[in-house]
Amino acid sequence: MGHCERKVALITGVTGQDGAYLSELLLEKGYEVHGLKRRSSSFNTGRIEHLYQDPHQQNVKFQLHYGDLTDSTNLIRIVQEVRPTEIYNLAAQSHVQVSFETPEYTANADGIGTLRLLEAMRILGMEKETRFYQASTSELYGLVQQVPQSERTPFYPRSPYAAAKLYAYWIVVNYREAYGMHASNGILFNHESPLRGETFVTRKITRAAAAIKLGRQERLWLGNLDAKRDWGHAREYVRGMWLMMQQDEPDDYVLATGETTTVRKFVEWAFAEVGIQIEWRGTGIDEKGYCVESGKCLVEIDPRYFRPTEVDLLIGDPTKAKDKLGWKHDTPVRDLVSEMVREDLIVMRDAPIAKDA
Ligand code: NDP
Ligand code: GDR
Repeated sequence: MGHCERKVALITGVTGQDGAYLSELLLEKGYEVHGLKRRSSSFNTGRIEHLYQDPHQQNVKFQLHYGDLTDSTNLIRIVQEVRPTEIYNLAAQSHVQVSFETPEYTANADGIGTLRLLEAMRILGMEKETRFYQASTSELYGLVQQVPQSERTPFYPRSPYAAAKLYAYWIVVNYREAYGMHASNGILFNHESPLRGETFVTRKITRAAAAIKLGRQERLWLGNLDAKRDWGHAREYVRGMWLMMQQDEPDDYVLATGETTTVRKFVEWAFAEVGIQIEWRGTGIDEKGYCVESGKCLVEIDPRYFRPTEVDLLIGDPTKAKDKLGWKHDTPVRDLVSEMVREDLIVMRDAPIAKDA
């Protein structure tokens, strides 16, 4: 399947959840891995610390470069220096709710940022030698048109994030058709792990379950408990990204588990994992959805976490990825919850006390 003797990957978003797992995978496969890292006033490399290699040594296989998807000249220079055989564009302002607060920045980074990278490849004459992966998303489906959602389901974005990713999706398709580029969209449904960002709902819940169990937090505030998501394990999804890049022909693929779970159920499982049985008192979103243990309220609804427009139901059909890539997921959502809670119990033992976080 290999397309090139040189195996050099450039990963944007290398410091994020998927960037960390993908770096591990590609290093295992013998790639030289280059990552784009943002300048930050505090350390942002926690997820990839274990992969760090001293740049003063010989034969370094993992290197970071300062950069930003909003900076064209920076991207052109890095692509020129690295001459990657595969570019994985994972960088994004990836939080749906935050995109309502920062819509212009989100469009710039997530939408135009993708264009900047594609143009960098064209300007440098690399459009035929370098393959391109775009981190597209199930958020594109937005308002439910049909279920399960597949590569043929129409899009209806419901957030500035999804609208920006819609542009990115189509510019990738257009550059593939216009310039013959090997550019593919992975339409990935939610995927989680112990490395998941702390403000996404799964990690927020598993951290809180651990912290409450350890007496380090009193209460968990959440928004819409009835949203349904198709949650898989991030480690398995980055393998799907790599598989897409090894195909002779570029294409677009859904990666999903085919099962959907409510946020409410995720909460119940996470707390059960630390021995706390949740009993919901309220059911509607107007009532406060208390849960109790010995009469104590542990989970409460805060309308601040409701989104102006919500995506109610995601459930993906990964048949194409299974048939054409031989990809499948292995971790059922219940096991994912267990793993995340287990890891957060370890993290939380040493964490500072967070009150009502
Ligand atoms: P994360 O939020 O964990 O990581 C995002 C990465 O992008 C971080 O490395 C971040 O840097 C970087 N980044 C953000 N803005 C910029 C910018 N302007 N320039 C350069 N880098 C930037 O996301 P995930 O790893 O979960 O997701 C990876 C990609 O896949 C994203 O594009 C996301 O939208 C998409 N996606 C994710 C899904 C999921 O369920 N996880 C599902 C479908 C799609 P820093 O660390 O400094 O913040
Ligand atoms: P999502 O993930 O929007 O699907 O985007 P998130 O975990 O943020 O939300 C999932 C669902 O949970 C509901 N929810 C809450 N969400 C958060 N963050 N915080 C809360 O307190 C809360 N309470 C309820 C949300 O309303 C929503 O319905 C993720 C990101 O990784 C995107 O980058 C990616 O494209 C999609 O997954 C697929």
